[in-house]
Amino acid sequence: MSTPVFELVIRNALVATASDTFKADIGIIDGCIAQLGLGLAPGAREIDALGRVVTPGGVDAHCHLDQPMNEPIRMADGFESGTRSAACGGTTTVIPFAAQAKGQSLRAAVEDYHRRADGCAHVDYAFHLIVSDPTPHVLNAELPGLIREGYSSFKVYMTYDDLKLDDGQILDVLDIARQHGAMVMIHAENADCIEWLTKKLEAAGRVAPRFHANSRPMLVEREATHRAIALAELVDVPILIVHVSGREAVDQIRWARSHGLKVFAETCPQYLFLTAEDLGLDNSYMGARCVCSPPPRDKRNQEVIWNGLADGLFTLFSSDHAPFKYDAPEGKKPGGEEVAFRHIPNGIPGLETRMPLLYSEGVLGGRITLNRFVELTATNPAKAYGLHPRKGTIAVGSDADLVIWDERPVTIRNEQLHHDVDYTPYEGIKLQAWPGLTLARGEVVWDGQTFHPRKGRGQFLQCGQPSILPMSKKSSSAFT
Ligand code: DUC
Ligand code: ZN
Ligand code: ZN
Repeated sequence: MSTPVFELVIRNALVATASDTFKADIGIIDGCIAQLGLGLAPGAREIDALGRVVTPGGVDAHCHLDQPMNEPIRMADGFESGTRSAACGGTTTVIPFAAQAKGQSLRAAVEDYHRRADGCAHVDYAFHLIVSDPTPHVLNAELPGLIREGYSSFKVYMTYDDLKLDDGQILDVLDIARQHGAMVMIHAENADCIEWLTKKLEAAGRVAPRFHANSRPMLVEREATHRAIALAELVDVPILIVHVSGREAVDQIRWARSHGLKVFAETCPQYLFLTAEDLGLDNSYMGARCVCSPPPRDKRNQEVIWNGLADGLFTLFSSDHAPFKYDAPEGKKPGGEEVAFRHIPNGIPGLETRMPLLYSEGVLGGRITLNRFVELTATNPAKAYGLHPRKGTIAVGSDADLVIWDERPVTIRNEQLHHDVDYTPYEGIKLQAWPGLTLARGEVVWDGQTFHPRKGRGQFLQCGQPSILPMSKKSSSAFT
């Protein structure tokens, strides 16, 4: 037997990237892809992928892990369980949020978040920032410094009392993003409309979880999406509208694109697989499990989201994993009580199910191509946040973050997932595929049956500038 050249060779893979599908062996050295081609020299270890699709490991560019909450609420997943769950679902890079509390320095928020992550993650991670208090010091000193240090994307909220910015503050943040080449993610819902509707519903005694959806109808999202687009147009800077839920926001984004504006859009599994009925048909509290914002809509809107995934409207497909236990005083029953919908923590788990849901129902269901799947789940998120080509593709020099897919029937059961949440909103959904193997920088983290832990394997990644063509509204092509 000849001396091994590679540490690991994946043989006979059907490699899928965002642009191509081809047969190749993948030779791995030092956690990176060293060679791609047929008939590669031997590896110290070999895995035969004959007849199986191999995609880049997923980049989940919108998830919340161990984000500080108001007492008694606490997120169920931190970096350990969150990245464990990610790995078992084929995701090898996560980008959660270092959130600034009002009055807090943004840098202090970043330092605190590093302490929460250090030595805990099983897969690589970067941070977005949440800017909730854009003081002159934050805007002019902290943000430019942090962008240079690899925190080049930040989320701003148009709703949530603790986080929301007014239009003038959003303009200030957009202006900094323009000057320093950062990406701004916008949570677009009109806070005043939500508050007005919530008070009306409360006055009528309509406080069960299902009324969460009534308090945030699509026009609330449509109006804020329209306003966010106008603010970005005024500053002349690209923006990303996150977690788009249905037709009305989609129409605004299509309008913006047709006028040459650089408006990118993200959607999430909950807008394909859940509807407002999952928040309950009666006054049962079980619907609290699916309370998230924007809320899931209806079947017709699911189709609109599928179409946007297929035709290029959406740039990113993320989980918005925001993990709260259902039956817990720190979760969906704050202090142990069944509370009115306004007090239910918003968010659902989804890190582990994001990739399999889209692969199975999107690719195998004939709704999107395999290459588009790769683009949405790995390549574009890596490009949008300056991690490409190290992440998000299968190419010589890229990290060996890979998923070998098993095409076999699987029924989603929470007991088989690896997060620390006591439910999944996707319980019982039948899929046709699941990751049969996940490699994180060349190490097997998931073999289709068993998770292979190594806390601290995951490294912090500095994000670069988005690889987007000139920051001008004149350019039409999204990514380089
Ligand atoms: N909505 C958000 O904006 N973030 C986390 C979860 C949610 O439902
Ligand atoms: Zn949000
Ligand atoms: Zn979110």
